[in-house]
Amino acid sequence: MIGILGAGSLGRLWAALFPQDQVAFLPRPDADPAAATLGYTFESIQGSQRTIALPWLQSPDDLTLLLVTTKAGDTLDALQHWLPRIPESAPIVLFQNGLGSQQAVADAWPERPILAASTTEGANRPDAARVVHAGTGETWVGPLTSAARTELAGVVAQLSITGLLVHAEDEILPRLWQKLVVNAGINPFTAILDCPNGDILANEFFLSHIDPLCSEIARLMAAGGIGTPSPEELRQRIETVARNTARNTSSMRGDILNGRTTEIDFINGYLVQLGRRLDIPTAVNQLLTDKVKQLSPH
Ligand code: KPL
Repeated sequence: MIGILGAGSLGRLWAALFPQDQVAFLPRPDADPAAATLGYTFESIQGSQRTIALPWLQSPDDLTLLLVTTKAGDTLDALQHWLPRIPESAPIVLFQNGLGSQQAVADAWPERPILAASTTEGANRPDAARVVHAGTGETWVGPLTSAARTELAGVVAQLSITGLLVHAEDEILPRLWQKLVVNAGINPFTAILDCPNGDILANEFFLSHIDPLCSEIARLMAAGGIGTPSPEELRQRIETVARNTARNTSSMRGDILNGRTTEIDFINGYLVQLGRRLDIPTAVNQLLTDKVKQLSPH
Protein backbone atom coordinates (compact mmCIF):
# COMPACT_ATOMS: atom_id res chain seq x y z
CA MET A 1 0.00 0.00 0.00
CA ILE A 2 1.20 3.51 -0.87
CA GLY A 3 0.44 6.12 1.79
CA ILE A 4 0.00 9.84 1.27
CA LEU A 5 0.46 12.22 4.17
CA GLY A 6 -0.93 15.66 3.34
CA ALA A 7 -4.22 16.01 1.46
CA GLY A 8 -3.55 19.31 -0.34
CA SER A 9 -3.56 19.71 -4.13
CA LEU A 10 -0.30 17.87 -4.70
CA GLY A 11 -1.16 14.91 -2.45
CA ARG A 12 -4.56 14.64 -4.11
CA LEU A 13 -2.98 14.77 -7.57
CA TRP A 14 -0.70 11.80 -6.85
CA ALA A 15 -3.48 9.94 -5.06
CA ALA A 16 -5.80 10.27 -8.07
CA LEU A 17 -3.18 8.82 -10.43
CA PHE A 18 -2.11 5.68 -8.54
CA PRO A 19 -4.17 2.47 -8.98
CA GLN A 20 -7.00 3.22 -6.57
CA ASP A 21 -6.74 -0.06 -4.65
CA GLN A 22 -3.06 0.62 -3.85
CA VAL A 23 -3.23 4.07 -2.25
CA ALA A 24 -4.67 5.63 0.92
CA PHE A 25 -4.35 8.90 2.80
CA LEU A 26 -2.97 9.00 6.33
CA PRO A 27 -5.52 10.79 8.51
CA ARG A 28 -4.60 13.82 10.58
CA PRO A 29 -4.32 13.01 14.28
CA ASP A 30 -7.44 15.11 14.88
CA ALA A 31 -9.45 13.51 12.04
CA ASP A 32 -12.96 12.24 12.58
CA PRO A 33 -12.60 8.43 12.78
CA ALA A 34 -16.13 8.11 11.40
CA ALA A 35 -15.17 9.74 8.10
CA ALA A 36 -14.54 6.61 6.06
CA THR A 37 -13.20 8.12 2.85
CA LEU A 38 -11.71 11.25 1.39
CA GLY A 39 -13.70 12.22 -1.69
CA TYR A 40 -13.15 14.79 -4.42
CA THR A 41 -13.57 15.35 -8.12
CA PHE A 42 -10.35 15.07 -10.09
CA GLU A 43 -9.98 16.87 -13.40
CA SER A 44 -7.23 15.33 -15.54
CA ILE A 45 -4.87 17.27 -17.75
CA GLN A 46 -7.07 16.31 -20.75
CA GLY A 47 -10.07 17.85 -18.97
CA SER A 48 -11.93 14.63 -18.12
CA GLN A 49 -13.45 14.36 -14.65
CA ARG A 50 -13.42 11.43 -12.22
CA THR A 51 -14.78 10.99 -8.75
CA ILE A 52 -12.14 9.89 -6.26
CA ALA A 53 -13.11 8.25 -2.98
CA LEU A 54 -10.09 6.96 -1.10
CA PRO A 55 -10.08 5.24 2.28
CA TRP A 56 -8.17 6.67 5.18
CA LEU A 57 -5.32 4.29 5.94
CA GLN A 58 -6.30 2.00 8.78
CA SER A 59 -3.03 0.22 9.49
CA PRO A 60 0.29 1.76 8.55
CA ASP A 61 2.20 -1.53 9.03
CA ASP A 62 1.89 -2.61 5.39
CA LEU A 63 3.04 0.63 3.79
CA THR A 64 5.63 0.09 1.05
CA LEU A 65 6.05 3.79 0.23
CA LEU A 66 5.07 7.06 1.88
CA LEU A 67 4.63 10.33 -0.01
CA VAL A 68 4.74 13.34 2.29
CA THR A 69 2.92 16.32 0.78
CA THR A 70 2.33 18.34 3.94
CA LYS A 71 3.34 21.98 4.10
CA ALA A 72 6.98 22.46 5.08
CA GLY A 73 6.13 23.74 8.56
CA ASP A 74 3.88 20.77 9.38
CA THR A 75 6.15 17.99 8.17
CA LEU A 76 8.27 17.17 11.20
CA ASP A 77 5.29 17.01 13.58
CA ALA A 78 3.25 14.89 11.19
CA LEU A 79 6.10 12.42 10.74
CA GLN A 80 6.83 12.30 14.46
CA HIS A 81 3.25 11.14 14.92
CA TRP A 82 3.29 8.48 12.19
CA LEU A 83 6.81 7.12 11.80
CA PRO A 84 6.86 4.95 14.93
CA ARG A 85 4.08 2.89 13.28
CA ILE A 86 5.53 2.74 9.77
CA PRO A 87 7.94 -0.05 8.73
CA GLU A 88 11.60 1.03 8.87
CA SER A 89 12.07 -0.26 5.32
CA ALA A 90 9.37 1.92 3.71
CA PRO A 91 10.91 4.71 1.63
CA ILE A 92 9.67 8.20 2.54
CA VAL A 93 9.53 10.81 -0.21
CA LEU A 94 9.39 14.47 0.89
CA PHE A 95 7.71 16.93 -1.50
CA GLN A 96 8.03 20.14 0.56
CA ASN A 97 8.73 23.54 -0.92
CA GLY A 98 11.82 25.43 0.09
CA LEU A 99 14.64 24.02 2.18
CA GLY A 100 15.19 23.23 5.82
CA SER A 101 12.30 20.86 6.48
CA GLN A 102 13.84 18.05 4.41
CA GLN A 103 17.16 18.20 6.26
CA ALA A 104 15.32 18.29 9.60
CA VAL A 105 13.55 15.02 8.71
CA ALA A 106 16.73 13.35 7.44
CA ASP A 107 18.57 14.44 10.61
CA ALA A 108 15.78 13.09 12.84
CA TRP A 109 15.67 9.64 11.17
CA PRO A 110 19.10 9.14 9.56
CA GLU A 111 18.71 5.34 9.48
CA ARG A 112 15.53 5.43 7.38
CA PRO A 113 15.34 5.59 3.55
CA ILE A 114 14.39 9.25 3.16
CA LEU A 115 14.24 10.91 -0.25
CA ALA A 116 13.34 14.38 -1.46
CA ALA A 117 11.38 15.28 -4.58
CA SER A 118 11.22 18.44 -6.63
CA THR A 119 8.26 18.69 -8.97
CA THR A 120 6.96 21.10 -11.56
CA GLU A 121 3.54 19.40 -11.82
CA GLY A 122 0.81 22.02 -11.46
CA ALA A 123 -2.30 21.19 -9.45
CA ASN A 124 -4.82 23.43 -7.79
CA ARG A 125 -8.08 23.29 -5.86
CA PRO A 126 -10.60 25.78 -7.20
CA ASP A 127 -12.85 24.66 -4.35
CA ALA A 128 -12.60 22.20 -1.47
CA ALA A 129 -14.14 19.32 -3.44
CA ARG A 130 -12.24 19.67 -6.71
CA VAL A 131 -8.60 19.13 -7.78
CA VAL A 132 -7.39 20.19 -11.20
CA HIS A 133 -4.22 18.89 -12.84
CA ALA A 134 -3.48 22.24 -14.43
CA GLY A 135 -0.07 21.67 -16.00
CA THR A 136 2.12 18.68 -16.75
CA GLY A 137 5.63 18.85 -15.44
CA GLU A 138 8.47 16.64 -14.29
CA THR A 139 9.49 15.25 -10.94
CA TRP A 140 13.03 14.55 -9.75
CA VAL A 141 13.63 12.28 -6.79
CA GLY A 142 16.88 11.74 -4.95
CA PRO A 143 18.22 10.29 -1.71
CA LEU A 144 18.76 12.33 1.46
CA THR A 145 20.00 9.48 3.67
CA SER A 146 22.39 6.71 2.71
CA ALA A 147 19.70 4.06 3.28
CA ALA A 148 17.73 5.73 0.49
CA ARG A 149 20.41 5.23 -2.18
CA THR A 150 19.53 1.60 -2.84
CA GLU A 151 15.80 2.44 -2.89
CA LEU A 152 15.97 5.18 -5.53
CA ALA A 153 15.29 3.07 -8.64
CA GLY A 154 12.40 1.25 -6.97
CA VAL A 155 10.83 4.51 -5.76
CA VAL A 156 11.07 6.05 -9.24
CA ALA A 157 9.44 2.90 -10.70
CA GLN A 158 6.59 3.05 -8.17
CA LEU A 159 5.97 6.78 -8.71
CA SER A 160 6.03 6.26 -12.49
CA ILE A 161 2.98 3.98 -12.27
CA THR A 162 0.97 7.23 -12.15
CA GLY A 163 2.01 8.09 -15.70
CA LEU A 164 3.74 11.25 -14.46
CA LEU A 165 7.28 11.83 -15.66
CA VAL A 166 9.65 10.93 -12.81
CA HIS A 167 13.46 10.97 -12.91
CA ALA A 168 16.06 9.59 -10.52
CA GLU A 169 18.41 12.37 -9.39
CA ASP A 170 21.46 11.34 -7.36
CA GLU A 171 22.18 14.96 -6.42
CA ILE A 172 18.80 16.30 -5.35
CA LEU A 173 20.07 19.30 -3.35
CA PRO A 174 20.96 21.47 -6.38
CA ARG A 175 17.48 20.72 -7.81
CA LEU A 176 15.85 21.80 -4.56
CA TRP A 177 17.94 24.97 -4.71
CA GLN A 178 16.80 25.72 -8.28
CA LYS A 179 13.21 25.72 -7.08
CA LEU A 180 14.12 27.64 -3.93
CA VAL A 181 15.62 30.45 -6.03
CA VAL A 182 12.43 30.77 -8.08
CA ASN A 183 10.21 30.67 -5.00
CA ALA A 184 12.41 33.20 -3.17
CA GLY A 185 12.23 35.60 -6.12
CA ILE A 186 8.51 35.28 -6.88
CA ASN A 187 6.46 34.17 -3.87
CA PRO A 188 7.15 36.94 -1.32
CA PHE A 189 6.67 39.67 -3.95
CA THR A 190 3.29 38.25 -5.03
CA ALA A 191 2.25 37.95 -1.38
CA ILE A 192 3.33 41.47 -0.43
CA LEU A 193 1.93 43.05 -3.59
CA ASP A 194 -1.16 40.78 -3.59
CA CYS A 195 -0.91 40.11 -7.31
CA PRO A 196 -0.53 37.22 -9.77
CA ASN A 197 3.01 36.09 -10.60
CA GLY A 198 3.39 38.06 -13.84
CA ASP A 199 2.37 41.38 -12.31
CA ILE A 200 5.46 41.62 -10.12
CA LEU A 201 7.69 42.14 -13.18
CA ALA A 202 6.76 45.77 -13.78
CA ASN A 203 6.32 46.69 -10.12
CA GLU A 204 8.65 49.23 -8.56
CA PHE A 205 9.04 47.25 -5.31
CA PHE A 206 10.18 44.18 -7.27
CA LEU A 207 12.42 46.18 -9.61
CA SER A 208 14.22 47.90 -6.76
CA HIS A 209 14.85 44.69 -4.78
CA ILE A 210 15.40 41.89 -7.28
CA ASP A 211 19.07 42.61 -8.10
CA PRO A 212 20.26 42.86 -4.47
CA LEU A 213 18.15 39.77 -3.68
CA CYS A 214 19.84 37.80 -6.47
CA SER A 215 23.28 38.97 -5.29
CA GLU A 216 22.54 37.69 -1.78
CA ILE A 217 21.39 34.32 -3.15
CA ALA A 218 24.37 33.98 -5.50
CA ARG A 219 26.78 34.60 -2.61
CA LEU A 220 24.99 32.05 -0.44
CA MET A 221 25.07 29.45 -3.20
CA ALA A 222 28.77 29.95 -3.83
CA ALA A 223 29.67 29.87 -0.12
CA GLY A 224 27.44 26.83 0.45
CA GLY A 225 29.10 24.93 -2.40
CA ILE A 226 25.83 24.69 -4.35
CA GLY A 227 27.05 26.37 -7.53
CA THR A 228 28.27 29.65 -8.96
CA PRO A 229 25.43 31.16 -11.00
CA SER A 230 25.70 34.91 -11.51
CA PRO A 231 23.04 37.19 -9.98
CA GLU A 232 21.95 38.04 -13.55
CA GLU A 233 21.34 34.35 -14.33
CA LEU A 234 19.27 33.99 -11.17
CA ARG A 235 17.19 37.05 -12.06
CA GLN A 236 16.61 35.68 -15.55
CA ARG A 237 15.47 32.34 -14.16
CA ILE A 238 13.05 34.05 -11.76
CA GLU A 239 11.63 36.36 -14.42
CA THR A 240 11.20 33.53 -16.94
CA VAL A 241 9.10 31.52 -14.47
CA ALA A 242 7.11 34.63 -13.48
CA ARG A 243 6.36 35.24 -17.17
CA ASN A 244 5.49 31.57 -17.84
CA THR A 245 3.13 31.46 -14.85
CA ALA A 246 1.92 35.06 -15.24
CA ARG A 247 -1.75 34.44 -14.34
CA ASN A 248 -0.98 32.04 -11.41
CA THR A 249 -1.58 32.88 -7.81
CA SER A 250 1.61 31.75 -6.07
CA SER A 251 1.31 29.29 -3.20
CA MET A 252 2.38 32.04 -0.76
CA ARG A 253 -0.20 34.55 -1.95
CA GLY A 254 -2.75 31.72 -1.82
CA ASP A 255 -1.80 30.96 1.79
CA ILE A 256 -2.25 34.56 2.81
CA LEU A 257 -5.56 34.95 0.99
CA ASN A 258 -6.79 31.81 2.80
CA GLY A 259 -5.50 32.83 6.24
CA ARG A 260 -2.91 30.02 6.37
CA THR A 261 0.64 30.15 7.66
CA THR A 262 3.04 30.64 4.73
CA GLU A 263 6.24 28.74 3.95
CA ILE A 264 8.38 31.91 4.22
CA ASP A 265 10.55 30.34 6.97
CA PHE A 266 11.61 27.66 4.48
CA ILE A 267 12.17 30.04 1.56
CA ASN A 268 13.58 33.54 2.22
CA GLY A 269 13.70 32.78 5.96
CA TYR A 270 15.88 29.75 5.23
CA LEU A 271 18.25 31.99 3.25
CA VAL A 272 18.47 34.40 6.20
CA GLN A 273 19.38 31.53 8.54
CA LEU A 274 21.98 30.23 6.09
CA GLY A 275 23.43 33.74 5.80
CA ARG A 276 23.83 33.84 9.57
CA ARG A 277 25.70 30.54 9.53
CA LEU A 278 27.93 31.58 6.63
CA ASP A 279 28.36 35.20 7.77
CA ILE A 280 26.81 36.62 4.60
CA PRO A 281 24.45 39.61 4.87
CA THR A 282 20.87 38.92 3.74
CA ALA A 283 19.11 42.25 4.23
CA VAL A 284 16.67 41.81 1.33
CA ASN A 285 15.72 38.26 2.33
CA GLN A 286 15.17 39.55 5.86
CA LEU A 287 13.01 42.43 4.65
CA LEU A 288 10.85 40.09 2.52
CA THR A 289 10.55 37.60 5.39
CA ASP A 290 9.49 40.32 7.83
CA LYS A 291 6.93 41.80 5.45
CA VAL A 292 5.35 38.41 4.68
CA LYS A 293 5.23 37.53 8.38
CA GLN A 294 3.34 40.75 9.05
CA LEU A 295 0.69 39.55 6.60
CA SER A 296 0.23 35.98 7.82
CA PRO A 297 -0.89 34.24 11.01
CA HIS A 298 1.86 32.41 12.91
O1 KPL B 1 6.11 27.24 -7.22
C1 KPL B 1 5.51 28.26 -7.29
C2 KPL B 1 4.65 28.61 -6.13
O2 KPL B 1 3.65 29.29 -6.31
O3 KPL B 1 4.99 28.18 -5.03
C3 KPL B 1 5.65 29.16 -8.50
C4 KPL B 1 6.73 28.61 -9.39
C5 KPL B 1 5.99 30.55 -8.07
C6 KPL B 1 4.40 29.16 -9.35
O4 KPL B 1 3.34 29.83 -8.81
